[in-house]
Amino acid sequence: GYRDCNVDNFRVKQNFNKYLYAGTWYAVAKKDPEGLFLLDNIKAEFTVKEDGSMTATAKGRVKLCANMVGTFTDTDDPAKFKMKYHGLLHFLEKGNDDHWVVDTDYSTYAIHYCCRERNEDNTCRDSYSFIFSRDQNGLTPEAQRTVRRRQEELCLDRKYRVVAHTGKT
Ligand code: ODT
Repeated sequence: GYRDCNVDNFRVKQNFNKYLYAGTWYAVAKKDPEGLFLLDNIKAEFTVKEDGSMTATAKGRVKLCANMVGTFTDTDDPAKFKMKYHGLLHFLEKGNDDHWVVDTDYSTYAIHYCCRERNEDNTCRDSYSFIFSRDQNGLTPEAQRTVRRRQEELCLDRKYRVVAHTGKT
């Protein structure tokens, strides 16, 4: 069937609520960007500050353990943020990425997407995406079906790898 891979036409979570989104999420799958950074044992912790802005810390294994901090800027779409991030150690990555919440039910799963670089036809040249679960042991079969559908809509089906949690971070 026809798939629309124009990044501007990707659906994101309607009426996204960052207060319900806050808390701990475990990455259970990931589509890597060019120049992979976070490998496994990836855990993100989102907080909404008193002024309503969202921040997050992420931990994950690179070669050693990376502690990352991100601050989010709102855009016109409540599910689309700009994420400025840096590592707590100077040699860790830093940058400014899009941070889109494609879908979530807030209590079990969340699908994150970032297109770093686009092609001329507005399809994505370099993206990364996290599948998050509240439970570090994985998603329910029902959530997995939803996730698979969304991965196809992002034109990223079969591009994800499993993120292992070995309890090391
Ligand atoms: O791992 C990669 O290959 C690319 C990801 C690099 C950005 C990691 C920076 C995280 C900053 C702290 C924010 C936490 C929020 C995490 C949610 C989703 C993924 C960035």
